[in-house]
Amino acid sequence: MNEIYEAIKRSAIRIKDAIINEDTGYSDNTNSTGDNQLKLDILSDKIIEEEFVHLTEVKELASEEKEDALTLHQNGKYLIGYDPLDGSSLIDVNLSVGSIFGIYENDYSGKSLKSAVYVVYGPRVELVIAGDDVKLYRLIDGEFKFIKVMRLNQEGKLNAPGGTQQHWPPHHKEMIDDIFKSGYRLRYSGGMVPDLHQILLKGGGLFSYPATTDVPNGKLRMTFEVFPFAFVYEKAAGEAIDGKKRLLDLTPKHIHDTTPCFFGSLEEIKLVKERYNGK
Ligand code: P6P
Repeated sequence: MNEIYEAIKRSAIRIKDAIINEDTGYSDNTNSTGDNQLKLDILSDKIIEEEFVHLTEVKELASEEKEDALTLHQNGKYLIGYDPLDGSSLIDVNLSVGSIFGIYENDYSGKSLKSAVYVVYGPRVELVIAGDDVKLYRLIDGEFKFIKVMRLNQEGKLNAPGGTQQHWPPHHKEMIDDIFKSGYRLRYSGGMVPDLHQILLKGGGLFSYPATTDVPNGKLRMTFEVFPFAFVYEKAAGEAIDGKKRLLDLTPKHIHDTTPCFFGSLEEIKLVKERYNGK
């Protein structure tokens, strides 16, 4: 597993440099989920492939930016599901973006996830590795230095409500309004990685991207985004559900499948379960 973490660190440093120096324009392509691909999306994906291609313990790479998984080494132990540059459209407005990696064995189901890593490209470059616990590293003088173990409080103060509000189901809107009425602060940039990282760093709260009338299966992808962060939040003493079921108990039919998702401290997820019960 350490070879994989080192490949992710090398990729992160190269992607950070690409974000600063390369063209942020759109390519002529769209990805499997129909997103217009930025040149940086494609370049970041290429960087990751280059850094992983010689790792014999990696059997497959499944990228959000490619339709099908790429076989690297037939006898490899691990499958890597990743989003090379999540929220890349935010680079144009100079907001933080990220890379997300799920390290799976055998298949891309939530129960097969063995570790998760994400990188935040912001004022500082930070990398989080979730194994038995959740460790925060920061890029200092060209190297990722260990900073601390991250853990969620039982209850937090931040609310990150995703999705188009006019398409929220009534019970979801009522829940989000009630959370704000109880004093939570709005923290939502439109970038999943910095939004979830902030809740972890500030001790807790709720990030939600529900089923809506315009995206009835949710927007966020199980394999590349949702399962890795569900793993991180559970290892940080939080919970991650689809409104009813534990996210890591789900199995996608296809690697690009999406799901509604809620990540948070225990008290906030308890509220979601109550409000979504029977809906
Ligand atoms: P919305 C970015 O495009 C992304 O995939 C996630 O990073 C983010 O959480 C979500 O979409 C934002 O979606 O519909 O709230 O703009």
